Amino acid sequence: MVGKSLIKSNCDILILSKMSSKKYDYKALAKKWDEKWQEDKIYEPDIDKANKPFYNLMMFPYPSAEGLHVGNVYAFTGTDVYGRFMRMKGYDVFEPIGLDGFGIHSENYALKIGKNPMTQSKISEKRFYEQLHLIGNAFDWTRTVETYKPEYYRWTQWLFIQLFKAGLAEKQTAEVNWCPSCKTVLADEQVLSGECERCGSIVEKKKLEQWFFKITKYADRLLTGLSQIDWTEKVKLAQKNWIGKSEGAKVKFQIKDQGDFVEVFTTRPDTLHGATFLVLSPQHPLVEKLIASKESSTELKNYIERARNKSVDDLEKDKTGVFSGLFAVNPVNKEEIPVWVADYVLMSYGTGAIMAVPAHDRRDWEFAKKYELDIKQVISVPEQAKEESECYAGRGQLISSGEWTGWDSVADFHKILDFLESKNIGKKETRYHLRDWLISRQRYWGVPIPMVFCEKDGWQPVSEDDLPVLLPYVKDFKPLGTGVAPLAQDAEFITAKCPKCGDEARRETDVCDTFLDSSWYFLRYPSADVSASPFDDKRTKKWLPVHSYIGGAEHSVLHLLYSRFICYALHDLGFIDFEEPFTKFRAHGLLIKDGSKMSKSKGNVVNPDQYIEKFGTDTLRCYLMFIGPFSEGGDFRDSGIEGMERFLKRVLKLVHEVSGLSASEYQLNNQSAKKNANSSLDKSEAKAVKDVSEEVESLRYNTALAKIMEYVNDLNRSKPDISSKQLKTLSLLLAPFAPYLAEEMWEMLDGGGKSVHKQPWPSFNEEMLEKDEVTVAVQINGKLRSVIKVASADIENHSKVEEMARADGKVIPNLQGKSVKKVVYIKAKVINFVVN
Ligand code: ANZ
Repeated sequence: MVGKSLIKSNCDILILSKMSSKKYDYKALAKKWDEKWQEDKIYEPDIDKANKPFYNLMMFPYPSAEGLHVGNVYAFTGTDVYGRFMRMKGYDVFEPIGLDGFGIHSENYALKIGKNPMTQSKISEKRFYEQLHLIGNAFDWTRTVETYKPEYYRWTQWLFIQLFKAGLAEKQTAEVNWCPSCKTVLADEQVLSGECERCGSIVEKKKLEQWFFKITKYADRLLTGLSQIDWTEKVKLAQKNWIGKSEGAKVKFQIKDQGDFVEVFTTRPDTLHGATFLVLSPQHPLVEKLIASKESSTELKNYIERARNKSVDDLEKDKTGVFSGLFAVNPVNKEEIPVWVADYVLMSYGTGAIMAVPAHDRRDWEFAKKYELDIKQVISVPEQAKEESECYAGRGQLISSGEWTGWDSVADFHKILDFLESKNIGKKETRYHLRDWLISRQRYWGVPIPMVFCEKDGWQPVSEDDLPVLLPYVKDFKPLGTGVAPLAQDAEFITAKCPKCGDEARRETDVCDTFLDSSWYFLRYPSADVSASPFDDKRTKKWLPVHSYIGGAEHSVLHLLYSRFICYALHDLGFIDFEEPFTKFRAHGLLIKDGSKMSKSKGNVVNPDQYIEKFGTDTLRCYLMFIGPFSEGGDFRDSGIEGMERFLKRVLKLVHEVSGLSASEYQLNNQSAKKNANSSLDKSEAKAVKDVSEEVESLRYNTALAKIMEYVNDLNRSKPDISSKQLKTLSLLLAPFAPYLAEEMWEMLDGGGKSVHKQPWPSFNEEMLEKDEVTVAVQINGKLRSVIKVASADIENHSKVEEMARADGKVIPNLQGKSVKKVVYIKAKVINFVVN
C-alpha cells in the first residue's frame, strides 16, 4: 500500500519522500476507497435540495443468471464514466441502481436451478448487489428499486388501475402470439422474425382473452415526439418503423353476383387501375363465411387449415395461395378480377385484404408469376429500371389509367384520394403498424393484475387502498401451458369481493408483462423511500425527465417505447408535467469474445468476477472502455486486458518515481522544472485536457483513454521535471475511468483532503494549445477575396503562403490577366496582391 507522502511546495513542484511500497495493490485500494466514499456519502446527492441535478441512468439488470454478465459491466461502466465526468463538471449526479427481478427471465432461471423464484429472488439480489458493489460505479445505494418487492409493485398495480380508469387498459379476445416453450402469450414486440425474443421458439397464434394497453392511441404522438429528443438515430428509426405510419386509402370492391363488399387498405391508390386480383387473408371474415358454405372447395379448406399453423418465417419464404372461386369488380375500370386467399396477407394489418398490383408490388408480382395471374402496368417505368426488374415499385406518371392517365403518383396523390372519396369508392386512411400492448402473462413470477371480475359489474379495479394485491407463495409455480396462469390453482387468491357491489367475485390470475415493471422504474428511484405515492411531485420535477440514459439497442421497440407511452399517459392524466421520459438516450455496443457473440452455448461468456479478482476493477473498467467506440462495442481479449494492466502500473510507477526523489534531487528538479515552465509538457497537458473532455462528452471513451496514454508518455519523457499540477491533471482525467487509482494518486499528490471525484474537471488555457493551422486573409488591391488555412509550421514562409494564395480557387480568376506589382504579407494575418 502506498502512503500519503507528498507535500506541495509554494512553486507547485513536488516535494517528495520515499514511498513505503510500490506494489499496485488494487484490492486494498478498492477496499480503502469504497469505505471512505461510503462514509463521506460522496455519491448521494441531496435529493430534495440539489442545485444542479443530473439524472444519470442505466438500464437496470434482470437478475436471471448466476450473476452479472461482463456485458452488464460494460454498459454500467460506460454510464458511470459519463456520470463521474458530469459530477466533476459541477452537477449533482444521481446514479441509481436496482433489479428488474420479476418476469420470465428470472422465473426461468429459478426453474432451471430448481428453486422457487420467490426464494431465489433473495439469493439473486444478494449476489447481484455484491457484484454491483465491486464494479466501481458511483451508485447511490440509498435508493435502490427492486420490481418484485411489494413496496414497488403496489405502485405498478396503481399504474395499471390508472390506465384502466382512463380507458387505456382493456380485456379483449384476440389472436395473440403464444410461445409454446415459455407457455405464455407475448407482445408483438417480443416476437422477432416469428420467434420468441427470449427463448427463440417458433411463436404460434392462439385466440385468447387478454389484457391490452391501448398504446395505439398514442401512435402519432409517439412518432412526432421523436423529433424532440436527443437519441441514437438508429433507435429513433427503429421506433419510427415499428410505429409504421402509412398514409393511403381504403377502397371498396364489390364481389360479383353478391351483395358482399371487400375493403382493402392500400398505400398506392394511384395503382388502382393495375389491380388484377384481390387477396384475402386466410382469417378474413369472408373466407370464414366461404368455408362455412357448401360451395367452397376442399382445396380451399385444406389450404386454410395449413395456413393457420404456419410461422411468420415460412410466410416470408414461400408465398402460397388458393383461388377462392369468387370474382370482384375493380371500382374504377369495372374489370372483373379473381379473388385469392393467401397467407402473405395478414389479418392483423389494414383490413386483412389487399388489391394486388403485380406490376408495381414485388410480393404481388411473385405471387402473380407463380400462379400465372395478369400483370398490368399502370406507372410509366424509367428506362434504367426496365433493365433491373420486371416489377417497378417506384412512383411516376400514370399510364393506362382511364381519366387519371398522365397524372403523377406523388404530386396528384391527394387528387386521387379526393376522386375516390367523391365517387364513394374509397376513403383516406392512415394506418399504423403498432399494435396494442399485450400486457397479461400466464406465468407466476410477476405483478398480479389488480382486477376483479364480478358477474354483475364486469371487470373492476381493486380499490387503491387495498393495494398491493400480494403475489402469494405458490409451491407449484410452473407454467401450465393451458392458457391460464399458475395462480389460478390458488383458490384463496382467486376469491374476492367485487370492489363495486361487494358480491362474490374472482380475481384476475394473470400477471403483468415484466416490461410494465421497467416502464416506470426511473420515476420511482428519486422517490424510492416514499411510501405515500409512487413518486413525489417535487422530486419528480427536480430530477426528471432523465438527463442521460444509456442502454442496449435491443430495447428499441420494447422498453424504450413502452416507457415513452407510459409517460405520455401519465402526463395526460395529470401525474407528471413532461411527456418524454429520456431527454438523451445513447445505445452502447455489444461485447464479443474472440470474434463471436458471447453465449452460454458457445461457452465464451466472460464472468467479470474472475477479471476483477485477477486485474482489479480499474483495469477491467479501463480495458472495457478501451475496447472500441462505446457505441459499437468490441472484442474482449485477455491479451488486451493485460496491456491495460501494464498501462495503469506505469501510471502508478510514474507517481512513485517522481514522488520518490530525495531532497537534493528535488532541488535540482525544482530548478529545471522552473526553467522549463511553459515547456512542451504544459502544452501537452492543455491538449490532453481539451481532447479528453471532448471525447468523454461524446462517449468516445476509447479515444479519450488513448489521449490519456499519450499524455502519460509525455510525462514519462519529461521525468523528473513534472509539476504536481501536471500529475494532478492526470489523476483528474483518469478519475472517471479508474476511480480507485485516481483517488489514490490524488491523495498522494495531496489533493487537499477532498475526493478527486468531487474536484472540478480540469480546464485549460487556449493559448497553450499548439495551433495546427492559421487562417490568412487574401486580398487583391485591399479587397478581401478569400481566406486560406496555412499550417503553423509554414506561417513564417512568405513564398509558401504566396504560392498557396495564388492557387486558391477564388483568387485564380481575380488574378487572371492581371500583372502583380507587389505582394505584401503580414505574418499570420493577411496577404495582399497589388495588381493593375
Ligand atoms: C396495392 C399496392 C400497390 C400496394 C403497390 C403496394 C404497392 P405499408 O406501407 O407497410 O402500410 N397490404 C395492406 N394490407 C396488408 C396486409 N394485411 N397484409 C399484407 N400486405 C398488406 O404497406 C401497405 C401496403 O401493403 C398496401 O398497399 C398493400 O399493398 C399491402 F404498387 O396496395 B398495397
